[in-house]
Amino acid sequence: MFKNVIVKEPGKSYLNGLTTTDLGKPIYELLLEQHKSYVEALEKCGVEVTYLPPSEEFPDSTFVEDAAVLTPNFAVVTNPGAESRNGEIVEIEEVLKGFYDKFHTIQAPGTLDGGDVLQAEDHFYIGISERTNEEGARQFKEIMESEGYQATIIPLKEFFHLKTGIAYLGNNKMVVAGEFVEHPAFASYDQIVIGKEDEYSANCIRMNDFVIIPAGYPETKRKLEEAGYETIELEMSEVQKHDGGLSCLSLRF
Ligand code: CIR
Repeated sequence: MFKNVIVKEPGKSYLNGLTTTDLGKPIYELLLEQHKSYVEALEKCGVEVTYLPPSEEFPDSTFVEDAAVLTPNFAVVTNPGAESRNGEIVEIEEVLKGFYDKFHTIQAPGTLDGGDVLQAEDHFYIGISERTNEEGARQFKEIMESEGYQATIIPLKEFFHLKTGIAYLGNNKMVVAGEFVEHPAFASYDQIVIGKEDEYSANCIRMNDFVIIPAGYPETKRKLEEAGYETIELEMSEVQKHDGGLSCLSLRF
């Protein structure tokens, strides 16, 4: 069960944030509405929400997931791979001090974004991407193994972040898309396979009794409901325009 989430309101500078998509300029008012619905959905899932105010100096800082990886007993403060985002960790570490006594950190020249880390029970999967380099992944693996977890490094071929194309639902169930469908590292999981055209919806989040999915993917909704999950659908257009998905907008612990 998750008890807490940390979210951060997007600032107006979000419009100048990083993106690789050609989906157009985000509409700030709509983004705020979508973010509000996201927070309401999390509340419906029964978690306590810590709501951070916007930071205009960090346009991408609403994507709090990238600044830390959380476990029940300790936090790992990352070293985000995009220079414009690196300073985001200062605020997140401060906030996490209210919840954690034990911290690990990823040190330069290692870089790591939380979006490249997927936890499935006691196993962490770490993507090597444009943002997470080999040294960052190696450091993270070492930290997790020293804490008694298993860790596997997965070099990415196409996805932006590891969790862009994969989500763990619990009970050995994994939602997989694209390069992860045939990937040997995930072969032992019961897979819910997401087709190419629905790939964006592979970034969904299991939150206690619900799975939150992006709106507009009826096939994904059907597959999840057939597997016995109750879904909540959220409009994510303005987040998607800047390469973000559902998991990126919160730290869940
Ligand atoms: C970035 O490029 O860093 C942001 N525009 C998107 C980050 C998405 N985060 C995530 O997938 N964890």
